[in-house]
Amino acid sequence: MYYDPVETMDRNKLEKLQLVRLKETIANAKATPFYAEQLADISPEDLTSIKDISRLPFTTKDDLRSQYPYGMLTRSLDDFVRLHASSGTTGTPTAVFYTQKDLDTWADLMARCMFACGCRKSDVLQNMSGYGLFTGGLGIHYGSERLGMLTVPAGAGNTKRQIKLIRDFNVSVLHIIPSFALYFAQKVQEEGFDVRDMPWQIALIGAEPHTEEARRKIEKMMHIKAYNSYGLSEMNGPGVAFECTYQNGMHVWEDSYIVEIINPKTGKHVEEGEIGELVMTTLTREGMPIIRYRTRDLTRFVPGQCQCGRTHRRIDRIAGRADDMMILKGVNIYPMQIEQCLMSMPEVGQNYLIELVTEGVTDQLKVKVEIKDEYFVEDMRVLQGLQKRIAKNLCNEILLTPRVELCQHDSIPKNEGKAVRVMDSRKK
Ligand code: ADP
Ligand code: K
Ligand code: ZN
Repeated sequence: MYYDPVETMDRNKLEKLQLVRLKETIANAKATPFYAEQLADISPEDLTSIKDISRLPFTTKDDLRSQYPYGMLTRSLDDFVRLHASSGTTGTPTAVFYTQKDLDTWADLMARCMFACGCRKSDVLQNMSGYGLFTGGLGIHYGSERLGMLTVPAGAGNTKRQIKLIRDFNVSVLHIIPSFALYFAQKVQEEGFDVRDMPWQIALIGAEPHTEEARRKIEKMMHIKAYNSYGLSEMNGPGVAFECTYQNGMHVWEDSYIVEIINPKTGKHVEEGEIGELVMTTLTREGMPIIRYRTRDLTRFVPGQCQCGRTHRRIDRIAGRADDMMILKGVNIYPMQIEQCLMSMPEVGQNYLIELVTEGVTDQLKVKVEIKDEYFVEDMRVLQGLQKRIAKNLCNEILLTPRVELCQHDSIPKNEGKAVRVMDSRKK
């Protein structure tokens, strides 16, 4: 039923384990120049309960940048065997270093995630995310091998070859970025295959924000079960939180991480169930421990217990990043609000792009939307009707009317890695 007995550990015991590990983490972190200074006034014995974590300072992305490259390491470089770097979606990248033990822990966590959504050693996994510095390549790869799955390191791109590998090797599990999954599903059909004849059963989707509507669309188009996978390089990479087969929030492995959700303005914990910024502390990383890391990802705790029996708390799908928020004419808008609205309309195809532009003296929101071929008709009146309907639905959601541009299927340029959803060319 479970990969590791710790997954169902009684919560009291789990919190005791967290406290022990938090103390060890603090002691270990003090070996780094950065935390030696940050935690100068704190000694592990000061902490009597896990709640005392709120006495520790936060660590931010800027802190990591300021310590680049080696300032966060607890031991000599000889003890490290791997580095990854965040993709730098926003700003300068940061580097993360792993000892062999850290890589082992990570692979175990990753295997645990994949087991939780139904992967078994009899499965064949094709990893369709880019390898290289991005943790979604080697992170998923080693986790898959740890679980015992036959692992196909296909990497990103080359749709035809991907399809051939899947068919030749009876691939049952795909790791695929959600924005690419929508595109891929379409390509498979264009190549003349029926998705129902494909051997796949499970898709692990993550690495970028996506809505429940996009997930359902992937499931329907690919005839697959898709599970949300969350992680970030600063916390190893993928394997931090994952959906179980109930698909109702992602379990965070609390024996390895302490999770908090704070109000990004005050830094105080939000009320249970309220949305806020996810803050995470590593508990099992020896080489590069990170304490109270401000992920800038927005989510909430899913209240109650999961039916699967795992005791580790669940977080909701990421609503966006704190720095994703667009402010236009005084209105706060998140890209995921737009996606949610678009993906629930049957006429809308696989891709969209949000553009912020300055026209004259005012800023405008433009949304380019790919329309499915069967709805991309000759009759202008029909198209204009559709355009208006999309604009109206968006306005209901974001409270201002964007300019909608209908695009032909496959006409919006597609990134190989994470999707770029917003282009901001406003005059500042
Ligand atoms: P970068 O910050 O440069 O993108 P990473 O590759 O470490 O570097 O990406 C981690 C980030 O990706 C997370 O902080 C989060 O914003 C996003 N992310 C990862 N998985 C998910 C997911 N399942 N849902 C939403 N966002 C995700
Ligand atoms: K196997
Ligand atoms: Zn569960």
